[in-house]
Amino acid sequence: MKTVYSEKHKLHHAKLELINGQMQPAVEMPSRAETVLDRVKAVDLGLVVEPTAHGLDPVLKVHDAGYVDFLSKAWDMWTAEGRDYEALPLVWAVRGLRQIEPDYIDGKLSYYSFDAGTPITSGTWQAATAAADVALTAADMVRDGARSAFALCRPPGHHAAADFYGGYCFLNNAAIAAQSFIDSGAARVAILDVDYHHGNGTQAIFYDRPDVFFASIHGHPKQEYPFFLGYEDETGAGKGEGCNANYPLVWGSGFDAWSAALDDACKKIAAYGPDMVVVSLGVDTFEKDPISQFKLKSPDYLKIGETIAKLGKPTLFVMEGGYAVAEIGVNAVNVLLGFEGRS
Ligand code: OKP
Ligand code: ZN
Repeated sequence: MKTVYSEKHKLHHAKLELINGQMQPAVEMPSRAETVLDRVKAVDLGLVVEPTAHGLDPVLKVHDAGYVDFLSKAWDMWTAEGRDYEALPLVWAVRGLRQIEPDYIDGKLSYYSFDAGTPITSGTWQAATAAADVALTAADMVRDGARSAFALCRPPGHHAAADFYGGYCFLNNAAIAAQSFIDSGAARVAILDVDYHHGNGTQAIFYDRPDVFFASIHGHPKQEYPFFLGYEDETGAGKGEGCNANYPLVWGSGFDAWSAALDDACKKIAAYGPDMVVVSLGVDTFEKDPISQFKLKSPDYLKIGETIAKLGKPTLFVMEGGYAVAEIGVNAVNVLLGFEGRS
C-alpha cells in the first residue's frame, strides 16, 4: 500500500510538555513519524508520496470555524504577549462556569482545549494542517479504488473534537478523512480506533450520526486518560443510537483480552456494512510504551492487521499514538503487513 507523508510534521516540536505534574521532555516528538517512515521503506511497503493541499473546506466540515480560526492565530496571539515558549492553558470552564469565549489569548486557549498536556508551538498550525492533508490525500487513494492506504499523520488527531484540542491532537485527521468519504458519496463509514487512549474527539464528532460508526478499544476511563468519556454504555444518541461501541479495558490487559474486544468490534462493523473503514492506528498498546498500561507485543500487531483485513473493506490507516519510539516503526508497520497478508 502507499504511504502519504509530509515533512511538515517537524514544524510541531514541543521541547517540554506538562506530564505527571512536571514540565518534562515531550513524548510526542518528531522522531516518532520518522521512525515509522524508515520502517515503511525498510520493508518496502510501497510508494511514499507527498500530500496534496486540500484547503480548509474539508476541515471545516468537522471543526467549528471559530476553533479553526483560533488555532491558526493562537501562536501569534501568545507571542504578541511577549512569550516565546510553548503555549498552555491553565483553567477550564467546568461545572457552573460560563461557556463564553474570552478575548485574551490565555482565556481562548482555555476555551478551546481540555487539557494542559498539549503545547502549541510556532509550527503547530502548519503541522496540523499538513497532517489533515496527509489524511485527505490517503483517503482520496482509497476513494479512487485502492484496497488500502496509510496516512502517516503527525500530530495525531483522535482526541480533538469539533471545537477543542487536547491529548497532543489539534485537527481530527481520521474524522476529517471519514467525513470526506461521506461527502464524496459513501453511505456509511466505520472508524475503528485501536489507539491505547479513547478517541473521545472522534466519538463526540459522530455521536448522533447514523452514517459513521465508531468503535474504540482503550484504557478504562476509571483509570486512564482522557478519563471523562469511553464507557461501555456510550452507544450513540438520537439517529446515531447503536452506532458507537466502546471497549474499555483495565490496566495490565494483554492481547487475549484486547483481541477479544477487536473481534467483537469487527463483528459489529461487519454487521453495520460500511463502504470504507478508517483505522485510527495507535500502537501505544505496546508493552514498553512509556505512558500506557497494556501488554501487547510486536507480533500481535501482525494479527491486528490480519483481523482488520478480514472485514474485506477498503481501508484507510491513520497514524495516531505510540511513544516507544524505538519500536513504533515495527509495531505500526506490522499492522499494515498483517493487513496485506505479509505476516
Ligand atoms: C494521545 B494519543 C500520561 C498522561 C498522558 C496525554 C496522552 C495523550 C495521548 N500520564 N497525557 O491518544 O496517543
Ligand atoms: Zn494514545
